[in-house]
Amino acid sequence: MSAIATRFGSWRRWMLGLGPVGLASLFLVRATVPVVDALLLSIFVILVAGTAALIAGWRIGAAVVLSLGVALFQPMTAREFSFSLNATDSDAWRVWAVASLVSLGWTIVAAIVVLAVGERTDDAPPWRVGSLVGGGLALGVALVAMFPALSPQPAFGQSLDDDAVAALSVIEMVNFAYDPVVVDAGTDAPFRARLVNPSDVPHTFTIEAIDLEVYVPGGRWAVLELTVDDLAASPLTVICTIGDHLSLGMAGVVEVAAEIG
Ligand SMILES: [Cu+2]
Repeated sequence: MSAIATRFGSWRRWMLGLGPVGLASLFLVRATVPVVDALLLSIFVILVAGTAALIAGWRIGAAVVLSLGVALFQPMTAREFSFSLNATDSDAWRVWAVASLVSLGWTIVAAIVVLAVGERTDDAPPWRVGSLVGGGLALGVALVAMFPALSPQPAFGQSLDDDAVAALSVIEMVNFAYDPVVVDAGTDAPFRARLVNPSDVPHTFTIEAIDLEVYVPGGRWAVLELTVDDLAASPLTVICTIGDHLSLGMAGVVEVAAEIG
């Protein structure tokens, strides 16, 4: 009992462990909002177990946490972080993304330290623990700058206020179709619409002819913007590039009803 109390009682372990604890907490938010995701919840459980083992100074826990942390760089996740950092739909998700990536930086440094020195973490002088935490935070800030570059997202609608956004027409992205399937872009350019994804999986609104792709995670929305030049290529074929969504019928068209003056 006292051995376990000592193992989890060291302030040094907790200074390193706060990164993974924060990451696990933020991961739990994403696993339950906007929809409960069983896969993410099971990863959360592994993350918590790994974090407990890391705080105890066990290398296996550090390896587990590090592996899960590195997995956040996979393309789909990187896209979601980038989307949230760029979000027009919710300031709360932007804060979540920044906090998650700062925790991730802290987590990576903590896991590498425990992997390198294991239980000897307790022997580290306080200044070294402080500098490691500082290094983790700095890595986190660098990740906040890096993810938008890893997965660039269009910055449509950033200048619109809430009233302007509310006035936009809506194109829904459901499993697995666009509604409406034929979008009339009218004659006013640029054409703007709100791409709303009420489903539980991400979708894209992709027009290969003009090299445009708007990614929208499940439960989120984004603004679509098409310029006069874009619309000149009308009718524009729209597809979803996620998984097999196109073969399941997720395609549509944007067309201009009349000549643009
Ligand atoms: Cu899709």
